[in-house]
Amino acid sequence: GREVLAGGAVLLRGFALPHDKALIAAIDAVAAISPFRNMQTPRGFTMSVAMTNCGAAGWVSDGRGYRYASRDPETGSPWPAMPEALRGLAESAATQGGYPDFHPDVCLINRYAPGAKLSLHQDKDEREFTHPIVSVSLGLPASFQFGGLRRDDPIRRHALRHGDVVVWGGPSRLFHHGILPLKEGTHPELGRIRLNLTFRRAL
Ligand code: MD5
Ligand code: FE
Repeated sequence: GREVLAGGAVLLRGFALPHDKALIAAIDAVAAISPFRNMQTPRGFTMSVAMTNCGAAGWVSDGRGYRYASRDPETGSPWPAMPEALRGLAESAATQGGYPDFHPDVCLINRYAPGAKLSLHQDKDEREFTHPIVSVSLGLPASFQFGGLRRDDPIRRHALRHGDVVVWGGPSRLFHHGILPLKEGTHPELGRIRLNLTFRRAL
């Protein structure tokens, strides 16, 4: 199914399902080099979502702010390369979503356990907002909050389930969004976990 959520935002239900085991294996390989960690917000809170990255740079948060860094601050080494299985899926989803020229250079991997959440925010740490973001959901379902350009625009909720892919481009690229606290549950492949991959052109 191809569902338009807003201008430029296309939900590809189950698009990643045929590749779920390969994606999970690729994520495990990344996390074996750069482990998941709970980063600090600039204001000194610990994020409930655990994160790692692959690609030419990784999204990091600490007392100095949010940014893309070419090295993993925990290991001191470059982030692991983006596995071809991940890049290929992101590019085919982007093409399906109407962005045939998308070539991601970074992938942030978010890991949610029950109770973990991502407060309403905009993605603004990339150099250009002309490129879309491709997001892949695996494991436990989540309730996704989707607002507008202004923080006080009305917010709708969408369920994102195992294998769902969303392509966020055009006007929706800068819309406010978040993830409500993950509900308890068990997924056959991932157990009590939700994983989300976000592919971006950041540099
Ligand atoms: C997640 N991650 O489920 C979400 C999926 C993040 C993040 O929000 O920043 O790591 S990405 C959802 C997204 C990206 C870009 C634009 C919009 C949503 N949007 O217009 O709603 O862990
Ligand atoms: Fe975001």
